[in-house]
Amino acid sequence: MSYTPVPLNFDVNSPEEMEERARSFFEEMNRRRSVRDFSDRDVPRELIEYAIRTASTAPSGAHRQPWTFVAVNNADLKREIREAVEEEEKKNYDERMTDEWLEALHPIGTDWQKPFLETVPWIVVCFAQNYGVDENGEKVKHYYVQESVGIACGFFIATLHHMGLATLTHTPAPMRFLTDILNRPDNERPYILFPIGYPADDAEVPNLSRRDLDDVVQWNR
Ligand code: IYR
Repeated sequence: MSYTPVPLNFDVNSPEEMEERARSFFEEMNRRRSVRDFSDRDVPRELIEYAIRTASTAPSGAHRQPWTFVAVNNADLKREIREAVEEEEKKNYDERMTDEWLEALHPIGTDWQKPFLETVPWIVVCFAQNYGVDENGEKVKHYYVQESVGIACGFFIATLHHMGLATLTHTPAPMRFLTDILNRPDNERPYILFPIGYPADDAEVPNLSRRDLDDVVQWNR
């Protein structure tokens, strides 16, 4: 990486245009929903590539870009992931989760079964790199890994929604098995699993509302 700065490439918009852009972006993002009922309709690989490219524009600690996105469309591999996820989730729902937690999930309507992991054309698993490895096999320090990867995943979700694809922020627990199944190195940990596709024609979502602005903001002290 060069130490010589380059000019910033930045568009300054009129206040009217800024308000219009902000409003339309809010309206678009406010229509996003987590989806669990997917169609098996194919999604071209190029679209997944764009979503990963865009995710990878996220800011990161010391610009270490500490993420790897593993994109899966192989049917056998999707079945293997579904079986491994369901094995853990069954233990979660039957034994590990508290009554309080199960009650909190009741309105979301989830259970241990994850058929969508086989229905979707794509599963993308984002891995966080706790440290890097350079060309000589030496460890490279990474900084603010959780924050950086979280932001990249936010960009990823926003891009999928923007292009008209549905996804779900899925974090099966524990998910270390994904490191083995997907053949990832020791410096990486699974962070979020994203099933990606079109929603099913009859897809339904929980009847949720979002917190009002006044409820989520404080101006000054
Ligand atoms: N991982 C489980 C349980 C679950 C937990 C939370 I917190 C959610 O918001 C949704 C589900 C599952 O995927 O079913």
